[in-house]
Amino acid sequence: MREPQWGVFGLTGEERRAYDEDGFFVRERAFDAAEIADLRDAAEVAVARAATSPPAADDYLIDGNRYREAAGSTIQFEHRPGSQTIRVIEPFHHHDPRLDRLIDDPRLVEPARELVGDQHVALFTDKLNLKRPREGSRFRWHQDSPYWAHFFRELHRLPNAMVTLDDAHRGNGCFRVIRGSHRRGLLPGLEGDGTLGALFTDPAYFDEDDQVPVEVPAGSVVFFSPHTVHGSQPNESDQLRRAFVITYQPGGGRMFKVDAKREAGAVRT
Ligand SMILES: O=C(O)CCC(=O)C(=O)O
Repeated sequence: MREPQWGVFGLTGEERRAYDEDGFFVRERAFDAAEIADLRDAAEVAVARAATSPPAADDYLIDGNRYREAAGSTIQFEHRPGSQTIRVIEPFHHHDPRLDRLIDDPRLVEPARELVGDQHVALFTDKLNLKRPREGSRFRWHQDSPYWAHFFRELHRLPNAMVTLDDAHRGNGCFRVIRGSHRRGLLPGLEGDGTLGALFTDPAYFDEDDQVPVEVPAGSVVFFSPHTVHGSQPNESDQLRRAFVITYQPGGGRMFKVDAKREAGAVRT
């Protein structure tokens, strides 16, 4: 049963329970094969633009990993020294009109409204995560909320929607969540070199045995809490593993990283 005020894509009772208790839920094949083919094409347009646009400044290193500001995005490169392979583009939506339209898609916006608890939502940030065959590196266990804590107070009102562009499985480094880890809110991070300033969650505060590998077909959406501990393993396969991660916030808010506001979806009255 869905609550009618959130629209046809609002949460079912079971999805509400899963988000509240487990910290995530999945909608398999929310986007069909033709839509995903188009979004994959748009994603690669974004990669090509990011790779060829003039950098706004010199590349910089954070904990030995290389970053670049170009074409209105922060670009993160793969960790292998000297790699030119792009790992993350944040934000990505401005690189192609199809990506911009995705931000407003009711299959993302209606559940987001309900998770934010506001009829008006805005974009907080959006990332294109690319795990190329045999090179895509792991994402260490972390919560997103500590990255955003200096910027936004009501951290629980920043739900994520991950849209998978390829079939995701253990072999190509599918997304993984620690079930229920969001319930304790912000958790302490690991201290020391290579920890991005304590942004990787201290494993003393969660149990790796509670991890769920989210193996899903292309076109699926994983909604997860900003407090959910998550990560993924390297892509050791010959297959691509690409995904968009879109984060919404209450309407009227400023975007993270970008000095702009971007409302999402038609405003309801
Ligand atoms: O793409 C992945 O596997 C991990 C994504 C992630 O951790 C993030 O975007 O915060």
